[in-house]
Amino acid sequence: MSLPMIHILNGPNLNLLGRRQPEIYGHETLDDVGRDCAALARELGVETALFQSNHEGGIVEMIHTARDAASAIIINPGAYSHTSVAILDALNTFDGPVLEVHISNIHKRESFRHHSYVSLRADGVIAGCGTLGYQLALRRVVALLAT
Ligand code: CA2
Repeated sequence: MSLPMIHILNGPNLNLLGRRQPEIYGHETLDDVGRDCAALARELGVETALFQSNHEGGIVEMIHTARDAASAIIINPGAYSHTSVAILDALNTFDGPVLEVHISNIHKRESFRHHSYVSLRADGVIAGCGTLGYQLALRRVVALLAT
């Protein structure tokens, strides 16, 4: 029998993770995040697949794909968290658990980062835990899928 699939979606500039601004975003690359989550997923009895787009429409389409292909979504929408009603609308068409991750503590940063449209749909939000936040989110969605 196939294992529950969890899609980990990432927004603009997160392809540069680990290569710029390590004082804010740390040293891990997005490939490292994907590998760490895949290893934890094996322990938890689920599967993960990681995606990234620098385009708002690309993220909307990744969410549409997840509607048929994933049991849960973990999403770091990057700067679109603070601006995108389109991403919120797309997430509202998804039936399973949604966890929002921010690597940095958005509440300790500029005021324009304090509001997230995605949080209006997210079942949980993790911010300021570095890239470990993705693994924390994975543990939480697995717990939500078991309820
Ligand atoms: O803290 C987060 O994860 C953010 O979602 C990251 C976004 C930012 O706009 C949000 O307010 C908070 C920015 C992603 C930029 O990613 C980079 C990674 C490495 C180097 C440069 C940018």
